[in-house]
Amino acid sequence: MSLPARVATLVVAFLAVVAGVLWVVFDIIGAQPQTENYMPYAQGGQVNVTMMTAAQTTVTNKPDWVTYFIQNPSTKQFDHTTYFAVPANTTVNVTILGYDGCTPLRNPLWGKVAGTTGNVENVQYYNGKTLSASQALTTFNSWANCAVQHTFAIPGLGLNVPIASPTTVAENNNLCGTSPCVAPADAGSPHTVVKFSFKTPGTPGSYRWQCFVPCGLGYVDGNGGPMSTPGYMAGEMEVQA
Ligand SMILES: [Cu+2]
Repeated sequence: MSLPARVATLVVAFLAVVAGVLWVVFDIIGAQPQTENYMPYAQGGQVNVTMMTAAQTTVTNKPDWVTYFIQNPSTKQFDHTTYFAVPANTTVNVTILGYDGCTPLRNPLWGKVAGTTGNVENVQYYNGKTLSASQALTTFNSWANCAVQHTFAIPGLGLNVPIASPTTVAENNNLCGTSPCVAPADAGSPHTVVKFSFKTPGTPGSYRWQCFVPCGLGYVDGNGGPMSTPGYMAGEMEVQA
């Protein structure tokens, strides 16, 4: 074989390997979700982060998976991601719009609020018509009541927040059907508004967060699918200096 032919063969073989690696990374492992950058929006040692939970992900090719969304602080749209960036040593005021229905927790410990300011979360219930007054709650009994849909936990910071759910059967049968749940179609569906605050550590880094309700319906032990795929029930909080 001539030298140019050998070089060409080598280049083609090399590109084939590169294509194979890219295919594995992006199609098999999955692309990393985008990061919502809240850094420029922090003021006076505080930053407000808004998220949403939903019973389905109709904006992706996994329409029947439960998921979180995070509001883009610039466009105000709810993007399909679970990655967000916030400053170190800052109080994060989180609002979670909880549009999914209730599921019993496998461990009652996950029904206890931990690691938030005052060890409470403030919950408002929207039944489809009216929004209740805010209640400061510390514990949920998900087996006695239809009370919790998902959890927001950052194990590295000892943070655990059960996300309150709509409580009645009628509300749970009337949940938002396309997600993200926004006006005009779905913003009026039964949901909760969960608010809590916590302080980010002084050490920059990547802090994993996840839901501890095994909500991957149809997967072994409920822990596959949305529970094990970044961008649905787990993500990263990037703490930056
Ligand atoms: Cu979940």
